[in-house]
Amino acid sequence: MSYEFILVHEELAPFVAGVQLNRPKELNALNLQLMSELRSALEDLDANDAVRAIVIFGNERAFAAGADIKQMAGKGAIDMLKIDQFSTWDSIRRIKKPIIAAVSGFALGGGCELTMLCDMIVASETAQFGQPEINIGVMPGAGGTQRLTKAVGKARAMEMVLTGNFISAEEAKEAGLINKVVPVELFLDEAIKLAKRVAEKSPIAIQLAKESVLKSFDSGLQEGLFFERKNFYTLFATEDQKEGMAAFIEKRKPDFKNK
Ligand code: DAK
Repeated sequence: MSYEFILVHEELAPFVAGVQLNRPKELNALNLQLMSELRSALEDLDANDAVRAIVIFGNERAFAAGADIKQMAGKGAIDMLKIDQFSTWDSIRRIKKPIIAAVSGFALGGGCELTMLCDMIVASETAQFGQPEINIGVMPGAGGTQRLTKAVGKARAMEMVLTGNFISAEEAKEAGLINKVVPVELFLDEAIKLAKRVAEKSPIAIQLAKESVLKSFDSGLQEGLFFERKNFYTLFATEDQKEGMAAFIEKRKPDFKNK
């Protein structure tokens, strides 16, 4: 199958496949089509017996700088509800095979949330993780307030979500968000190396082990995610969301009115 915004590498190494996010000019901003292509590619790889582990990566400058603000800017709460992107994100969460994110450059907003949907994260020294949705008048909507808090703890998650500040790969490693930091030229190789070690094990044991770790990690998460979703949709009814996203597109500072 051919895709517009991703590249599928069926064999990066024996039993290891890769999916590359490929909208480099837009810093791999995750538009609806890209996410739907990613879901479809991952589901195909999940069903392919020749694949035992999957690596998702972008390029040196960006893993992904978030959901596509230009695509979201004009949407209202009901538009967002009807588009129901969550079904795509939930399908990615249900992929049974282990997924490793190889991150260099920006992993922001939905990009950071996508790395957290993966099972392990290898980052280059230049990687930056952040949830900057607050700068454009909204908040994380795909697990950023829940998975991030579980991964890095309340203090750091609050700071990231409320200030929009990014953290470096070193800080992310120290906080427990990611597995490994490597020089930029090695980030993909190291992720493949990790994927190969996983791919050497029994696929069925890997599948059940992954499921079990996620079970423990996810306990109590559903309630938090539904809560987060309602709040996220609600923000699309505000003027501040329109202003924040318009300001981004027009390359100016937003003037928030608390409306
Ligand atoms: N969306 C659209 N375009 C983006 C983008 C984004 N998120 N990020 C960057 N771009 C575009 C820029 O507009 C620019 O395009 P042109 O002006 O050249 O046409 C191009 O990529 C290069 O970006 P910059 O010129 O800005 O590059 P800089 O190096 O100066 O700055 C930056 C890089 C990453 C700091 C900056 O681009 C930036 O602040 N980007 C926005 C980051 C951000 O706010 N991300 C959070 C977006 S909100 C959901 C699931 C997930 C989400 C929502 C719902 N559901 C399941 C419902 C997620 C929401 C988000 O992620």
